[in-house]
Amino acid sequence: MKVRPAGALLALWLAAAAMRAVLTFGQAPASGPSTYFVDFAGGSDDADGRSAQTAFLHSPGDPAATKTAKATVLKAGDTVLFKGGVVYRGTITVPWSGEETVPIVYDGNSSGTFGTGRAVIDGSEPLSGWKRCASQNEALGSPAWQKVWWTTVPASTTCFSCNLCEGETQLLISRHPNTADFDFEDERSTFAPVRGRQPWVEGPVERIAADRGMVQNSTRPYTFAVDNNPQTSAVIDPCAPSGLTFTLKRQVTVASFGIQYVPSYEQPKECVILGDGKQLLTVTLKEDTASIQTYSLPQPATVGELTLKMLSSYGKGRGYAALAEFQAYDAQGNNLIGAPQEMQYADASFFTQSDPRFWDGAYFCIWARPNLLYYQKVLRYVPSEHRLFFEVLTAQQYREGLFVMMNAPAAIDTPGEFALDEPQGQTRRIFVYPLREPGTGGPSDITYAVRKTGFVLSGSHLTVRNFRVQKQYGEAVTVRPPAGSRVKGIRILDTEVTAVRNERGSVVTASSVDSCEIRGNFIHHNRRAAGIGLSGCTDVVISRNHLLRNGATGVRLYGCSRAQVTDNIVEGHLGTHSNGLTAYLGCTDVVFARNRVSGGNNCLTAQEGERMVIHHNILDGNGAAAIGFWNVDTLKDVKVFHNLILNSDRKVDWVAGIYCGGKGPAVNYEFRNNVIDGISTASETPLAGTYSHNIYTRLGWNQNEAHGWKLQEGERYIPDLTQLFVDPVRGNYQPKPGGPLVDAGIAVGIERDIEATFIPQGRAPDIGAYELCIPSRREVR
Ligand SMILES: [Ca+2]
Ligand SMILES: [Ca+2]
Ligand SMILES: [Ca+2]
Repeated sequence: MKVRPAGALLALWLAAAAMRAVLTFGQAPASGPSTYFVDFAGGSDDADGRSAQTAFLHSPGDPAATKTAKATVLKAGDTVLFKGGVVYRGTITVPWSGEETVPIVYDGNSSGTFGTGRAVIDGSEPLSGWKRCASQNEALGSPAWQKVWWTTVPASTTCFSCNLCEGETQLLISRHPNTADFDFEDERSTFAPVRGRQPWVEGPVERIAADRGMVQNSTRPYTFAVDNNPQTSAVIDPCAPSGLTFTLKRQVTVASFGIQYVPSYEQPKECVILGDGKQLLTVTLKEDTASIQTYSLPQPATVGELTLKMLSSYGKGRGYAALAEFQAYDAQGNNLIGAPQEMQYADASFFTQSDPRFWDGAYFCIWARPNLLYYQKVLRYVPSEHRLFFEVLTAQQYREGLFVMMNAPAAIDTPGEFALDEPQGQTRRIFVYPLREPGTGGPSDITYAVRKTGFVLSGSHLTVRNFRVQKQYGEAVTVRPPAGSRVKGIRILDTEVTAVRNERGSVVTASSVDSCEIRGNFIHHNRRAAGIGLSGCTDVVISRNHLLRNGATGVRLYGCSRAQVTDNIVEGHLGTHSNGLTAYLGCTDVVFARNRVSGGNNCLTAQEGERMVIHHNILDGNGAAAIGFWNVDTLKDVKVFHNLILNSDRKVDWVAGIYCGGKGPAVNYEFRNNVIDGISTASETPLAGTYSHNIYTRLGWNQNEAHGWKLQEGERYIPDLTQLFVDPVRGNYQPKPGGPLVDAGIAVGIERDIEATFIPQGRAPDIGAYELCIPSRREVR
């Protein structure tokens, strides 16, 4: 943390003294820092905001503010003080800037002198008008209808955006099958297996054959060219010469064709269209054209097979094209080869419900590549065929698919479940089985989200501290400079963030910030949301935050440089495709130090970056790889010192403590003084690097002589954790006195261990995250 220069402190003191002097005479100062009071329970926008007794109702920066509160412009050194314990329902947007040593501060009662406890910034409004369902019919089929209540919400609300909460708990979009763990609606252990044929699209094209030498893209297959959806495109590699042949289920009579490519890829030029192998048409496509280009035949042709050949390209891309649509029309302009905009799935053991309206309003939610849950709106249900129709999934399915049905009112059968019927353009009804049995008037503490953000910061030198921010559908705090610009000096401190929902975005976000400090926050139980997400920031400190059971990754760095991620606790991040700490997309000079990550998926993952130091972390893989270097080809200069890299999946040979993807050689990797539950690589070769003084509790699949691997200086293989640690079963990873970790390491130039004990104690540094103390010499920070 930067220390304020004494001169600035003096200036502050003088300014405050001047303000006091001026206020004595009942006049507002022309300049000098001001404190504005905000009390959403008892304030008034008519008041002057200068005292607890004359507090504003709305904060300066809230678009809902009026009168004096609205007219107030904040300047460097100003503080906006929110009353503790009061729930403020609004969004605060801050366009103003402070100065380097005198920021503008939004304070949620950090001194405890205005109200009680933290001030609350809330993204929700209470729901009222509840009626208890009088019949199963009124509950749209719920078997628990006697416990189900309903009310109306605006037509723009969806089951996702409503972020329904009962008290402090986020309720669960109704599910079948059920889950006991509300925090991770995408956690697939409770999903149903796809049986028989994978969900499919029934279109007029029977199969698609590509010319020799073409490579189909696994996520953008050729079917995307004939799915009647210009938003999806098939990768055509190479762009030219290339050819796709579409065999149709039955003959069609074609009058014209349409071709649509994506101009940002290689652009096709001359094309030939064949019908049953005979040339029908040659065309020269227009350049730089995003719309569909249509060409008529001299006379209609009846064919069972169509071939599109691309003979040449405009040569402006990287050699492969993106074909959005290839269409063939009848004389009336109907596309004869495009697939319908619906997917279907039949499952006689799952879809046993006899009511054709049972799944109305529901989503077919399928786990697909890349390890994500996709929500496909149900279109119709045919009970006699046990068949469901839903929006087309464009992601690639897994061979062993998993799915769950969500948001069917008829599937509400446990406390805490809710569903929203979602007819187009009408007021919607929301059905809830409350967690707590409400009184006769219905639930009194159920809220739904109406605001996307708590704080939106777009100036420099701004501090937000000591709030509780909750129940938004979006972000709690977001730093968003005006387009194309950067801001600096942002601090987000000592704030609790909970019960926010976001579809995998972060609840605390910042982009394009130079000097960004996020410290001492408690970020927990945010459904589907990541915790802290920074992109394109420099001089970052993320320290002493506690992240607990958020729906996605704990801390994400994208393209950040000079970042210190230290002393954070990250627990229970079990959402699909989420990790503890990540650094992706070109991060440089990142330090991960003294973090404790446990109870989730991968603890620390990185790719695309340079100069990363990982030291004194306790990374408990919880049965997964604790560290994932997804692509060693793109990540270089990595130092891994003094970490405890524990609890990999011993049943899977490649899921070791550290897993390295990619084929290329690792450049400048250094591992010293770690306890490592094995290292494995995607390639045959063990991970190249400088190794010494590590203790392996497991060996990766290719850590053996057959693969040219052997222990290096000071290294040992000790699989029994009880030899190393005081009490590993209960999570005490202090070195066992007299054990193999003590004084067994080598100096690497790091002064303090995970508890700030000086290194070394005794003869030499210890291996692992703790330096065993000699009590008389212990230093505590
Ligand atoms: Ca259910
Ligand atoms: Ca398409
Ligand atoms: Ca020692």
